[in-house]
Amino acid sequence: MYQTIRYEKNEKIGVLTISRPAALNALNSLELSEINAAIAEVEADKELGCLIITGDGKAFVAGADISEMRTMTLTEGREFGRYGAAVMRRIEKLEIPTIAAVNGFALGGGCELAMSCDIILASEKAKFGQPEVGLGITPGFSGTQRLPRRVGTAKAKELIFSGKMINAAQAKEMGLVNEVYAPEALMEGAVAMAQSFVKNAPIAVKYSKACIDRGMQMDIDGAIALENELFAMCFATADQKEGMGAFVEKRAATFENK
Ligand code: CO8
Repeated sequence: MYQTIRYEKNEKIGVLTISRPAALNALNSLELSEINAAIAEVEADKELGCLIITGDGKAFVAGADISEMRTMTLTEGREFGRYGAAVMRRIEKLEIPTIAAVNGFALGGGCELAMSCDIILASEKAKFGQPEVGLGITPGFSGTQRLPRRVGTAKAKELIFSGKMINAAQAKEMGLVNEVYAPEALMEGAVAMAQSFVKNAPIAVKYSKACIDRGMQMDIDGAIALENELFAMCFATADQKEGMGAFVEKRAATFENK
């Protein structure tokens, strides 16, 4: 049983809710280790087709826990940063699609947690920012790396050097957020998007994610070769036969993740 998060599963969609609302879900060591344990559950679950991460209360996550970090030494800071960054990377490397449903403040480590997901959806109440320099630190859970990759270096530098907060509409304008919803419609929107992913052939969705994520780190020729290999591997799956067979026979496909 977790103390600071909830993990629920509804058929092929998992929902991980960060839940320490009295501290605006600020990430302390326990919370990070519980997120890590839930991600291990997700990795082991071969039926799951999409993971949604959201927060309880008025925040998604208002950052790493400042009270815990306040007295850290250089060595402790290095270890806390290393662990948090490893948890974010583990989320990013999940084979299945991930959606951050950002219900409120996504600041510092919270913005970094959202950026470790494939897609960010936001409530009209959401606020994003990397306020670390105002606390005397740099972003430490890979915000200096993922924010420029998402919005470009100039916008990332403006946000990180100023530490300012932006609203959901500004985050969408910048390309950080895919879609903005009324607060009460956010989870419905996230689940609808998740359903639009899990209805498709799971292996083809996973391979598509691998092509995009790995390909973006490669030169274009290597990336095209990777796509060609994973495209070819689809033809060794039962789901390719089923998907194309269903089209030709004018019926709905039933995919088996094989
Ligand atoms: N850490 C600890 N406690 C927090 C945090 C936080 N990040 N954010 C909010 N809280 C607590 C408050 O202390 C308060 O507790 P209490 O009721 O006991 O006083 C409670 O949550 C409610 O917060 P507020 O009363 O402040 O709520 P408001 O609605 O007035 O304000 C804000 C909301 C604007 C979000 C405000 O709480 C705030 O500015 N929070 C801090 C935001 C921030 O600076 N986040 C970045 C933290 S640094 C970080 O994330 C670095 C990540 C990498 C670390 C690498 C380490 C090596």
